[in-house]
Amino acid sequence: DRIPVRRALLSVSDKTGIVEFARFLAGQGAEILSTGGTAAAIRAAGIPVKDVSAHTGFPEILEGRVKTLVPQVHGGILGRRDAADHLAQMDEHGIAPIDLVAVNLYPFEATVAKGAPFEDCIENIDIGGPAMIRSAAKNHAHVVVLTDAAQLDEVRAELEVGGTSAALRRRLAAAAYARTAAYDAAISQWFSLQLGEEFPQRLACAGVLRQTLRYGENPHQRAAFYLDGSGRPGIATARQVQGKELSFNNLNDTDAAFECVAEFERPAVVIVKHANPCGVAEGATLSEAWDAALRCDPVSAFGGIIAVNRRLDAAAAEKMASLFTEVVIAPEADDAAIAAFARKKNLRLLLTGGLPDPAAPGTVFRSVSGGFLAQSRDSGRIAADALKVVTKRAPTEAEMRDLLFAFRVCKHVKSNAIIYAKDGATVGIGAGQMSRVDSSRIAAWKSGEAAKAAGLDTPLAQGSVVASDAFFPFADGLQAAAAAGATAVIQPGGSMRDNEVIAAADEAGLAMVFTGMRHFRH
Ligand code: 93A
Repeated sequence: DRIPVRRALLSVSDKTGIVEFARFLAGQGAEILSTGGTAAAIRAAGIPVKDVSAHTGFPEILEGRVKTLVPQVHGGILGRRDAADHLAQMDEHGIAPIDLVAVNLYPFEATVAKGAPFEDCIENIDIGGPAMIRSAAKNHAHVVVLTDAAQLDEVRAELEVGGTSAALRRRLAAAAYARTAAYDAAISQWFSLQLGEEFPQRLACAGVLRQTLRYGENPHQRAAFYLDGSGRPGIATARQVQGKELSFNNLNDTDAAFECVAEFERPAVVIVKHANPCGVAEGATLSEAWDAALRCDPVSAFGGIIAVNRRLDAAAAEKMASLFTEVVIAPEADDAAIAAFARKKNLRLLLTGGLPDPAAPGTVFRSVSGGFLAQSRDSGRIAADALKVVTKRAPTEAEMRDLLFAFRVCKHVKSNAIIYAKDGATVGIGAGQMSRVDSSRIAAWKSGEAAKAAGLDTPLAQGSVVASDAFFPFADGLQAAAAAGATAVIQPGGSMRDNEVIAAADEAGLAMVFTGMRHFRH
């Protein structure tokens, strides 16, 4: 079933490798047809090439907008070689078959990315290229289509042994439609933005497969990881330095950890289990932050994911390596830090080259039966001057620092989220409960467990501050926090019973601030 090439059409914007490929085709005795710039490059190398306009008898017109949109080209690509009537019609109209089409498109995405004006972006919408790609892919039974310089070698290898195989032609046809779909998705997305539409009428999705995964959230589920092309630093840009293959849950949890740790300016460590932080701390060094993060919940930290927000040093890495850990993710790492993990063969070490920007805009999706929900990322961040003190007592400076810290953590904990924090570290985290007061109780109980593990007899929450991701609907949650030893509270406010909650805080001598911003995360 191998098909040799008698006539090829080469029309590429990215001319990488095209001259060498043309030389090879010419050596195989193929006739080469080509458009303006591509033909010029091939001709300059002394390789015989025929202009498409000479082949069709029709000039390139409208500043190149119409170069290949003619029946001699599309008939030559689309005609079935196994149908007598097709062959007869091609003969009648003087249409010669084209067996290979190598096209890559006007650089629309790159033009948009460099911030070019509207007219330039429009001019970089390729019409003839996608048409040829789609024609050739449709007729893959007889024609081979190349849409990327990276495909030149594999096609050449097959032509060297007599012609392209049906398997390769089909694979390249699928790749061709993926390319034209992604190209049109980029155009439609850009167009929607130009119209000021935040959410386009039709959602164009252009994910590129990064890897298939062994399984999904559970072993009976199939899974894969796609990149959205944004290049946003984080899990998508991570380079795996060592360790076992990453699983679906590893990727999801690691992303949660890295997004959380990126919130902090000082050296910070986040430990995540099941997509929830179980210890978050800042410190003068990563090593100090690690000790404090681990103290919060050393039981849950076992087998967790660790994220840091700056170059990982050996001292911190040595400490991390002494605990069983699934993944460590960092923007960069010292050689000695990398060496510290070498004996932990299974531990996955990921280096990303940068941190995600917590304030960056973006859209996040969730699938529901029959559709998707789309919303802008939670890029909300509360600054000290946005807080409203609602109690008789205002927070002290130290309480204020911890309140802001705890509220940043809140954003990354599943609702209902209650966070106790002290000295730049979480000391009790209550996550994912259906009742806020249950989250309060769990967080307080955990701070007692953590104290026991550290050999202390007062819960770590003693003298802490507490953050709540949404308002306290009743005074009970706040009273639970006061009973646990919290001295100050940060919460969005806005409950019908705010007055009762404020009165309870005053009665217990707590300082309380309202953020006016909620951080639900489900
Ligand atoms: O302007 S087009 O949409 N009209 C066409 O008929 C056409 N034919 C090929 N763009 C067209 N092309 C594109 O020109 C190809 O997709 C390729 O990207 C580019 C190659 O032009 P040149 O060979 O002049 O560099």
